[in-house]
Amino acid sequence: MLKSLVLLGVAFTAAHAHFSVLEKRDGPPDGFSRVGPSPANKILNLRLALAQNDISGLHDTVYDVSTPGNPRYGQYLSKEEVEKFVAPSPDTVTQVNSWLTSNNLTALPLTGAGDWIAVDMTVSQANKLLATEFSTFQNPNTNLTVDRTLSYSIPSSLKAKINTVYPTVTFPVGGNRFPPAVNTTSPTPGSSHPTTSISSDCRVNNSWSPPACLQELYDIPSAPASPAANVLAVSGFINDFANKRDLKAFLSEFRPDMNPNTSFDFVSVNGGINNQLPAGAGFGPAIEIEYTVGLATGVSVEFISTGPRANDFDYLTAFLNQANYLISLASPPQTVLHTYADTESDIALSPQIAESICNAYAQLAARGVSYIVDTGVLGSGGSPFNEECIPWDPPFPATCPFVTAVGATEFLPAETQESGATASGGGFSNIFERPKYQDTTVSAYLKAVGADASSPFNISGRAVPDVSAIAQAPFFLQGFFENRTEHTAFSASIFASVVALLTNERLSAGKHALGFLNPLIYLHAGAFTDISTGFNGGNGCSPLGFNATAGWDPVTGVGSPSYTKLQEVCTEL
Ligand SMILES: *[C@@H]1O[C@H](CO)[C@@H](O)[C@H](O)[C@H]1NC(C)=O
Ligand SMILES: *[C@@H]1O[C@H](CO)[C@@H](O)[C@H](O)[C@H]1NC(C)=O
Ligand SMILES: *[C@@H]1O[C@H](CO)[C@@H](O)[C@H](O)[C@H]1NC(C)=O
Ligand SMILES: *[C@@H]1O[C@H](CO)[C@@H](O)[C@H](O)[C@H]1NC(C)=O
Ligand SMILES: *[C@@H]1O[C@H](CO)[C@@H](O)[C@H](O)[C@H]1NC(C)=O
Ligand SMILES: *[C@@H]1O[C@H](CO)[C@@H](O)[C@H](O)[C@H]1NC(C)=O
Ligand SMILES: *[C@@H]1O[C@H](CO)[C@@H](O)[C@H](O)[C@H]1NC(C)=O
Ligand SMILES: CC(=O)N[C@H]1CO[C@H](CO)[C@@H](O)[C@@H]1O
Repeated sequence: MLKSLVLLGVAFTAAHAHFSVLEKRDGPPDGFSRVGPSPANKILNLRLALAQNDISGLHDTVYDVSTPGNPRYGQYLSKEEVEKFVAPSPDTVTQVNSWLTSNNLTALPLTGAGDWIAVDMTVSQANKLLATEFSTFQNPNTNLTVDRTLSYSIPSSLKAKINTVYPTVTFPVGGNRFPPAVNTTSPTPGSSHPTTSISSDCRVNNSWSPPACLQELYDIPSAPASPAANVLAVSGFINDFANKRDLKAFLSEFRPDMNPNTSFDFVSVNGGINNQLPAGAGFGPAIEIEYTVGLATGVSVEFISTGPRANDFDYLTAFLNQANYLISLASPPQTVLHTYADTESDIALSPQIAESICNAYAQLAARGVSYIVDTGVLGSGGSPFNEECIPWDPPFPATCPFVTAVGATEFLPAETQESGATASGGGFSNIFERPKYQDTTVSAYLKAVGADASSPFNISGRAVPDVSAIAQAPFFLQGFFENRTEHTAFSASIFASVVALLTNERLSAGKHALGFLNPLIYLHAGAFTDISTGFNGGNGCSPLGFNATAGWDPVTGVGSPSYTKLQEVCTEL
């Protein structure tokens, strides 16, 4: 065996001329400029995504087990069954390993299936391995310094065996994950209790913060869910923590009918911690925890902190680490909430890394997990932080077809019906094709607005959002401070609570969890309240945007949930 590896190694050395470019980009993304070559001895922690055995078979299976009426509906796969689809072929493993061995490198598997492997190497080793030159790039706006390349190659014989090497051509977001949302009021120091500006009338000043208002708006039950082995997991990435004291103060004020000591379980992934100092309380986790524990009454909530902060704001690695942790569990949580969104072009996503992350979410879908993400607050897109305005830029990971994307609604003064919010992230992916489950619905929208191949947005792409919910909650406690904002993190938290409560009802009746929701959502759009007013232009860099229309639209999806109507649908499944 050793001998054959050595021989193959020789073959690879000899074949150095036959390299093919695997990924490239024209230049560094907006904001980054090249400082110089990366130091030769600096260690790079690279990871490789290997070609999976049968990824289209996995995708087909996800649709079968997630589509009501399909004979396989609800027959979710085990961890081992999923691994069979995503494991690389023995030939791929052998060839990739001998290539690495011939370069004096060793790989460690990152997943049970072995489709992701980690290889640490120096910059000079990486430059040789990938026939490239890693450079140091800096973003003067954020002072972020990263080692990346604009193009890299692998031996041509391995081109069909390696999907991507990461991080290489994808640059990290410069802290733009949570662009300052519209109309934020400065926090009031010292107080851990809301002021009297929260109205008792939910519609006055859009004071939807009290869970009682949200329960009334969407018919969400307030009685505790029956005991069931049901978990709603809330995501925190890269040192963004969920504060217990904030939650307790929130419950004391707004859920007098609940025990204010109701809390959440903590799960650490990759050394993630849950620092309880006020300064550690994260924006996303504050909203997520307060509007899940405070709304999904009686459901077990778990906070997953994926860390640690890498040497750059590398959220994509954190997303992968979290997904791979969930995939590794024999019984993953039934519902997962994730409120970290940015646009496809703002994070300079390569299609390969986007697809690799999305395929991790497909594995969770096959396991019966409802993965719920928000669509961010940039409306039709276009980061206001970049010099170059890229309009019609949809949010990732929302555009992955295996997650459920939640957009934002609001009540305008004197309105009696929700409208699509200006902030509501939505549009058409430039990476993922439109999946079958939304074909009829989205085609009808495109036809109604007269969109065609000459439209400035990508009519063939996966369209988001799928659903929406009110974003004007807007009160929350963060680090013992009051904070207010309008954000899709509220919308997604509210929707995840609805899903967790419906799942709980099914599990306690001995039925299977709802799993990947989108086929059900588009088959039962009538269980949602259609929202036909609103416009999502102007919150990003571009004034152009989509209009909410009758039926599905790229501002509000199929609409906001009606718990009672969804309950009827779920009882009959
Ligand atoms: C691998 O390591 C050996 C021993 O240190 C060295 O002689 C050889 O040149 C190295 N090969 C490569 C491809 O770096
Ligand atoms: C970047 O570093 C410079 C020099 O240390 C400092 O003056 C500036 O405030 C930093 N900018 C940011 C956004 O941190
Ligand atoms: C409050 O929310 C805003 C976003 O709306 C965020 O930038 C800020 O960090 C939050 N926290 C505090 C303590 O202001
Ligand atoms: C509504 O907002 C206005 C302006 O901020 C404020 O003066 C008024 O007191 C608020 N009303 C209620 C009932 O909270
Ligand atoms: C909440 O916890 C505190 C401290 O452990 C305890 O004193 C209090 O009685 C608890 N409250 C309820 C309602 O259980
Ligand atoms: C449009 O989306 C498809 C995926 O559906 C993608 O292959 C194509 O490159 C996109 N077009 C542009 C101009 O980005
Ligand atoms: C939104 O509505 C405006 C005004 O009717 C129209 O000009 C614009 O084209 C619409 N946007 C889209 C993307 O359909
Ligand atoms: C999007 C949004 O709600 N913007 C509002 C922010 O507040 C100003 C001043 O109150 C309003 O004029 C905007 O409409």
